[in-house]
Amino acid sequence: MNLPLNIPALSPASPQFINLYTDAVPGQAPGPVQELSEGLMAAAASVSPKYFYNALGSKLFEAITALSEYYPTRTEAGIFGASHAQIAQTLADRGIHHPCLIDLGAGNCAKAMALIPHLQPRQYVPVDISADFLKEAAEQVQSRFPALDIVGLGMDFSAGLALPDEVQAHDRVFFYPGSSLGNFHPEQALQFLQHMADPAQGRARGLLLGIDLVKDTATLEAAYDDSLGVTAAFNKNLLLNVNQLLQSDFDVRQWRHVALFNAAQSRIEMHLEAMHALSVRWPGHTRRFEAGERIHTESSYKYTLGGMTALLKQAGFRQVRHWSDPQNWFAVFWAAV
Ligand code: AVJ
Repeated sequence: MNLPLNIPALSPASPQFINLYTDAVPGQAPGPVQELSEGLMAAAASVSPKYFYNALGSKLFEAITALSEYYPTRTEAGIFGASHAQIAQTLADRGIHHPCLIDLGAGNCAKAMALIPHLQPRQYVPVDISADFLKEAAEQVQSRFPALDIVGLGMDFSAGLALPDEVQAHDRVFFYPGSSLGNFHPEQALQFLQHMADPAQGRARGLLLGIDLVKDTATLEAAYDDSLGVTAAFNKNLLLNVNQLLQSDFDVRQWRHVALFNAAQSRIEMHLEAMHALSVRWPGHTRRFEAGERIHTESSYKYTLGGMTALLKQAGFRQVRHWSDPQNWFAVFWAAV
């Protein structure tokens, strides 16, 4: 990749990596332990979807993206494939030529690897809660783009987007693909977007956002309850991660994967259902579950083009445009600050 002269020829071959997450060990910081205990002890038990992403969970999600039923990843990739040049031109028209690209929930960084040759960022900042998985992925990106300045961040950004000084302040562009914003309830999504749109906080020039659109229930439910059972494994693996973090004694064989589309709320809901009455124990706690009782593990909100455009404007973004696939199953939004 031939970079302009003012970009240093070779940055160090290995990415910088800052881990702002795993330090929150159980029992010290009121981190995972307190959050998980409160969620599980609630009358309507729930666990945040961020706990899907331990090392195995990140790999299972990678497998999900290869499933025939799970259309979001390839549909989004198709949109980027068809619109790379327009997207790069849209940023250039706003004077953004070599952005600092901040990739939220980067995972294996595959989406950014496809985008980097077109946007030619001068710094790439992949951010993910699955720190070890991300570290490996960032090294892959570095070996593909040896001259690129990379700063990997192990971080739970759902709790706030305070970025360290190693992240360049100039021409920041947030990249939030894959419809991960869908995990936030709409009012939380608005707050998260407001943070990015606020020059004082996000200090960004804009956001490239991937959003899954509302469609027929059968297609949606198949995408979250695939015939191979990979999504079921992804969902149940959360209990193994909870056992790791909470020293609890969940037995995954006692739980059934449930995925349903709640049309009234325009969201996919994933739950784990107790197959018979049982108790789960962890230090200081015992939680009884009746047969059929559920733990809510994920909401994945589905938007309309108009609905997301309005939300981005409400959040403070000034220029909003989108690209979508011919069936309007998925959309990529550019929202400028
Ligand atoms: C990574 C949050 C975008 O909600 O579609 C995939 C996660 N859950 N299958 C989504 C997920 C079940 C995915 N996101």
